[in-house]
Amino acid sequence: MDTTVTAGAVLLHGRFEEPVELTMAHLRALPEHRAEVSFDCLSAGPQRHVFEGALLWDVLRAARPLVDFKGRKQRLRHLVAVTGADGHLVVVSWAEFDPDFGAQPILLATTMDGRPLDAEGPQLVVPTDVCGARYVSGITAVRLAEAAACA
Ligand SMILES: Nc1nc2c(c(=O)[nH]1)N[C@H]1C(S)=C(S)[C@@H](COP(=O)(O)O)O[C@H]1N2
Ligand SMILES: [Mo]
Repeated sequence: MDTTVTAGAVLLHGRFEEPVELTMAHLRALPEHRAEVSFDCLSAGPQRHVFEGALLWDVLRAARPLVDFKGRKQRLRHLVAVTGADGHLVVVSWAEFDPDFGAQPILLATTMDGRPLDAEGPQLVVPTDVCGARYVSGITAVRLAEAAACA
């Protein structure tokens, strides 16, 4: 598959009919959510930030994922792998953000502390995480996968 993407845009790929190139404008067109968070960084200590952006749930639903929504169990094998421009890669499991399960308001943030993130790209926000390591900045790719396909 061709994985080239416009600078500043996020390649949303994997379990979709078609890969989607997500721009900041796409993210801002979705309902905006705000998160005031604090987390601990191993190297820099306690951090506090205010983020605004789209729910990961809304981003995925809008892209019409190849996920069976009729029941509940079928969704739980999915995971979302988020990559930053520097190669930092983290995984979020589907149940963490699905409103029928963990219901966490995980964001793809378009602003941090009131500053637009257009130059670097969106940032993952995982409000209940104690450590900051999943707050991936400069996101370049979001991949929806089935766990069985990763084995
Ligand atoms: N792309 C990318 N994002 C990243 C990291 C990284 O190495 N690369 N480090 C993470 C870690 S360890 C922390 S604690 C937070 C720090 O976020 P801040 O600099 O916005 O406070 O960013 C996270 N996001
Ligand atoms: Mo960190």
